[in-house]
Amino acid sequence: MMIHTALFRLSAPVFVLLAAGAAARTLHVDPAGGAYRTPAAAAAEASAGDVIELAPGVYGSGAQTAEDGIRSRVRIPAGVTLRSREGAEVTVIDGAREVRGVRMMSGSRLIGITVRNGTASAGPEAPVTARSGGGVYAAEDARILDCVIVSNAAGMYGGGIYGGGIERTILRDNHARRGGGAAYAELINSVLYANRAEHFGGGAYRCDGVHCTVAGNIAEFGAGGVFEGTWENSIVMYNRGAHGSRNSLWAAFVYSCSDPLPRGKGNIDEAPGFLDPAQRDYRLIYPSPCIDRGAFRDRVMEDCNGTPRPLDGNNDGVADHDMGAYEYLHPSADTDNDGVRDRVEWGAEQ
Ligand SMILES: [Ca+2]
Ligand SMILES: [Ca+2]
Repeated sequence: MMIHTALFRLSAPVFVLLAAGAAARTLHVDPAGGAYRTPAAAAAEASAGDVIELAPGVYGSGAQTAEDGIRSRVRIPAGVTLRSREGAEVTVIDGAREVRGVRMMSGSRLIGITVRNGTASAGPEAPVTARSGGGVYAAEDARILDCVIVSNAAGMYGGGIYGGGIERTILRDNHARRGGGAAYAELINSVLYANRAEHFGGGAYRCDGVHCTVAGNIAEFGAGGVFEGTWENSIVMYNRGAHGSRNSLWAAFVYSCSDPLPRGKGNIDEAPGFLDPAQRDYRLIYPSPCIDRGAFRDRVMEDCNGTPRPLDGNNDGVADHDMGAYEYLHPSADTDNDGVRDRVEWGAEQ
């Protein structure tokens, strides 16, 4: 009876998959000679539950046409995961400024991949989807994890990413009319810098964020950092926008750091204390006012690097979440009282 109970608790798509006897497969892609040479070739044969795994390399050939008529380097079918074997540093999907990087259908996932030089810039007569999401255009329930989204462009919304849920991802040097980094997405533990919008939202346009760092973005019209959305446990600082809205316009903030001081609970407007912003290193230095000043979020128990949250960043015996994408490791703190200091336990010191 226990087995029946467990089965009935499974979500509908998983149950159908099991009932049909379908086995999830892993499709290996390797430019030097795997079963598939391009992500597109593997994606064309993948179905829900399958995993497409990329060997290290730069994937700059092959393309698929998506429903909106524009081509992407790869279109991930519904329910399929596209992931790298060895991480985003060594695994790149390159749009070569000719095609969009990745189109993601419902329930698909993109894990540990760099997406660069994608473009979605069809003419003004084309549907808005064909002009949005230069790096990635994602269904609302698609998930992007541990990726780097760099130097992509869109004619309308979301130069880096349009849509989806984004976690532990760096978005930098992307460009769009609205939402240089991202548009209409949910962001967690992600860093957005050096993105640019011609109009509103240099970093993000109509996104919500938790534990994000948004800095050094530009909007030529307004809202250099973020336009609209709700930002929690986040840092939105040092962005540039015209018309008196450097960091944000019509956005809501809770337990966040921005300037001018936003209305709302727990917000601060002090200098966040970045480690080396000139070198785009937005980790916190002691005594940053963002350390141990965020609110508890039970959905977010790690940071952008996978370091656990919350840690006791000011060594006062109480562990609280930090604002921004990175949790600070205090040199003397031992948050879990096991005799091993946090810095040693989480790899910042030998
Ligand atoms: Ca902390
Ligand atoms: Ca410890």
